[in-house]
Amino acid sequence: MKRLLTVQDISCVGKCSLTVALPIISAAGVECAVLPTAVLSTHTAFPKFTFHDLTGEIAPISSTWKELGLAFDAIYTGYLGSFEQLALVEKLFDDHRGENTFIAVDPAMADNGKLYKGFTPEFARAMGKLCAKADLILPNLTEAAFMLGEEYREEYDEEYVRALLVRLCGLGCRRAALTGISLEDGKIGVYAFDSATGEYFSYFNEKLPVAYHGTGDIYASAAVGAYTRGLPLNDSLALAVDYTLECIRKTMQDPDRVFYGVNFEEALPLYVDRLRSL
Ligand code: PXL
Repeated sequence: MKRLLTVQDISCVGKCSLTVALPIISAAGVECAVLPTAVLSTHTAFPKFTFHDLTGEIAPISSTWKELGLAFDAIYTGYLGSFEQLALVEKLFDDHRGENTFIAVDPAMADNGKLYKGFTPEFARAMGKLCAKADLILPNLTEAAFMLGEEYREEYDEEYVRALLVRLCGLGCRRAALTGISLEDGKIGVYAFDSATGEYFSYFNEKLPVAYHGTGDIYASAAVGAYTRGLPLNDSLALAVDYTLECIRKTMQDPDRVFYGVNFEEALPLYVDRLRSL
């Protein structure tokens, strides 16, 4: 079985970061090791939350794994809370990167033109430096703009998306996949670029007239989980689009839905079935 390490916070309630990554990656048939970077009572979109920083744990946990000879097929980072954590995670990549370790960075820090609470444009630029170490980065348009120090654009065309992807790979990563891309009414999906081959890839599915919190973490976990399981990368990016759509559909149908996250749990059969059949 493949072993993936994910590095992000644990928001006790809120359906994001580790509470989403663990079940999805496990459902992919991949062992999901975790390195929690902070414990929060909820994610930061709630009006009130606690935040217990675990930065001090990163180096000792990492060096103990190294002494034990533990290795990872993939490392996937999500929400990171401070400049110090970015530096420690960069070192973690260097210390645990084997010849075939796949490194994915989801720079989870912004959406809809705005940074999440507690983040600054300087932090976004520093996250851009961490992206240099990745084989794949998975930003949305807001995160991409902040990392590149550019203005966020609500209106865009395919030419802009392609040029933005080239600039993202200019950060130093081999591949970039922009999430939440909509180039025609009623469609949304992913647009990706592989700087090593010069190839673009895009995949779209239905855009429903709703927006829910936490879909970025679901998308990244599903894509990285599927790829680590052995699916080709473009198929993994497409499956994650279909799975995220199914999560949104299930949420819309769910009379008991919560305001803070999507029903990713009841959409898991689609993800697992597709992984089995591909
Ligand atoms: O979904 C991204 C995310 C992860 N972790 C924390 C967050 C958020 C988004 O708001 O607050 C703590």
